[in-house]
Amino acid sequence: MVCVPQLEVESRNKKRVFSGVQPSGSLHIGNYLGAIGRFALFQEGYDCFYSVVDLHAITVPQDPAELRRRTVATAALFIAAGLDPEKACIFVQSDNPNHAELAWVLQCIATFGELGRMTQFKDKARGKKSVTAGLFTYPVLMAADILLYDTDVVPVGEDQKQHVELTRDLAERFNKRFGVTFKVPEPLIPAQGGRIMSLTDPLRKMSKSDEDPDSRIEVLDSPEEIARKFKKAVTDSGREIVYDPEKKPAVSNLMTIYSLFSGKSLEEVRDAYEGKGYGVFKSGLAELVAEKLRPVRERYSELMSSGEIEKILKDGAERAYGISSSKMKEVKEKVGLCSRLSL
Ligand code: AQP
Repeated sequence: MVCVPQLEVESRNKKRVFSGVQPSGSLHIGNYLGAIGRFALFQEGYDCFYSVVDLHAITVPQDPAELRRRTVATAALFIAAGLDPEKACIFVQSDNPNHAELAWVLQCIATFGELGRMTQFKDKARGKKSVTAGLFTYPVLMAADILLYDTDVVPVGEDQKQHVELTRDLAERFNKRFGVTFKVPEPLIPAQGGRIMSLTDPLRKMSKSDEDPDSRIEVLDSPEEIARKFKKAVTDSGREIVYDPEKKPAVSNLMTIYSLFSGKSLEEVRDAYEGKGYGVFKSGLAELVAEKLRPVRERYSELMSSGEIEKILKDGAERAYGISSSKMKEVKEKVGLCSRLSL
């Protein structure tokens, strides 16, 4: 059986948060600043569900052993970045079969046309000879993830905004056709940091699956690696440290990273490095980022060596399954699907 009764009683009064991260590579500072570093901000005031969405990761080829390892590593990074498993439900998506089941029902109300308009699909499919059907229907699985939990708020980076909008459309369409069943969620995108750009091409977002590892700073990179990657990061013409995303996209991206890790405004960053040139700025940035990520790296190592993560994920899966099963039962009844087994 499921859930901690006390937690359930308390959580009913709170708004619910859901967000997920794919174990499709090593998490980078874009994932950290746009998502996992913000997860803990919600755990006091909201009833939080954070999932390692491994079913999403298999929409592109994955090595099975590596996927299993990264799934656990990603969950450990959630906690290392500040999540408390006593306060937030942390679980692996494929441990809860309701996600795939609801995704199928929603695929039957989503249209081919609206999925074809998803920009992330177009980006990921571009130039590929063959693309899986799963990559195409990925946003519907994301809608199922969110809608299963009566989610109010979805903290995500800018790149996921369109998917949350689709989620809202699907919820409204289902509610209209079958009667009110789903809460219509709101995306929550940070004013700054919702889109951290690649270090090698500042016009593309930083991404786990970019073939060039020097395009991203990974959360678990050593201080030496961080320094090397920032040193190598492309810059714009001139040598002034000024924030101008149009004319100086590379330096503006580095300034955003500096501002978010230091808590200083962009003007303060500019003033601190006025006249000092890119080299001095980049080494200051590398030191700052390495130092801010140090406690995350240390807590991650402890978690991975203690083995406590497996118990956290098992408890999380039981709670997630328990809560989402009543929603799934309601959906099946409304659609006209029969359940002959008592699960
Ligand atoms: N560059 C980014 N800047 C800010 N936020 C970002 N996110 C991703 N990239 C950036 C946010 O991180 C969360 C987890 O993302 P995901 O794992 O679901 O997949 P994604 O958005 O497709 O991230 P990646 O890193 O680009 O992974 P791959 O390469 O596998 O597709 C989300 O909240 C996302 O907005």
